[in-house]
Amino acid sequence: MTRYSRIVILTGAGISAESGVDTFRAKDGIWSKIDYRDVATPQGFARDPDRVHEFYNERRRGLVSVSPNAAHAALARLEREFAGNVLLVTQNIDDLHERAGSSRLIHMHGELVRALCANCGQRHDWPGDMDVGHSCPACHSAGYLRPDVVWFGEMPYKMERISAAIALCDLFVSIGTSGNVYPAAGFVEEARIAGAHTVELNLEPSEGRSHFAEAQYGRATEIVPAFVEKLLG
Ligand code: BV8
Repeated sequence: MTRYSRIVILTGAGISAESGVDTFRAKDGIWSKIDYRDVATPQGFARDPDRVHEFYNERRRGLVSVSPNAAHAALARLEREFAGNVLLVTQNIDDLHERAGSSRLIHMHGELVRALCANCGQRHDWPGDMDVGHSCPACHSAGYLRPDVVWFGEMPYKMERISAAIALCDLFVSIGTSGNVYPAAGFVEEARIAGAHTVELNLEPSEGRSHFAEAQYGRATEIVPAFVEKLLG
């Protein structure tokens, strides 16, 4: 029987890699092909909205041909079967955690399949392409719709809820993230201060490796199900 009662899990692009979703900082990753300042900043969007829409349209179209993998499924199983409290915080904007069955889930960097109106602030489900000609279904203004995604320099979502959960957790698990992007990369320190046991599950040591009490390296589809099995054991 596990000795933990409140678990916070942080995931990054690496948990979706084996589903065929590109990661960011691998040698052939997304940021090796395009400068993040052109497509993942408000300034880039203001400069060339068509280019930004195309960048996200391509990634959104790609969602229909990928499926959740065993690591996503293992985290959904943990939420279903764990007697205590589990909160899943993802940096990913894909919908693979939901499609695997996770529901206690926070997309701190937003969601590819949602739209945000910069005029009225309303959010809408948006599974298809988006372009500057689209009007907001709520305020009907054109030219203000953007992907509901947190760009560099913007405040990630639900930070108070995330920090409150980390302050109370007794286990913090980071999965498939390089630990490059803040404030997500700082969560492990918050967890250590809260007295939680901290674990990194990744393909290779991340930038934040030295902050974790425990680390297991390997492919997420192998090490995450095994880790969950042990937790539920
Ligand atoms: C903000 C959405 C402030 C868009 C993204 C200190 C404190 C606070 C901020 C900063 C700071 N220092 C610098 C900053 C600014 C900046 C930042 O962190 N810059 C970095 C580059 C230095 N942070 C921000 O701008 C953030 N906002 O701070 O706001 C503020 C304050 C007040 C008021 C207003 C604002 C916002 C950051 C969010 C940006 N948006 N994404 C999109 O997706 O298009 S970031 C982007 O990087 C994605 O979200 C991605 O998830 C995230 C992190 O990348 P990873 O997920 O880790 O992916 P990566 O490829 O790097 O790594 C994959 C890992 O998986 C690897 O380790 C690999 O080994 C592993 N792996 C691969 N295959 C497998 C595997 N593991 C297991 N199995 C496998 N098969």
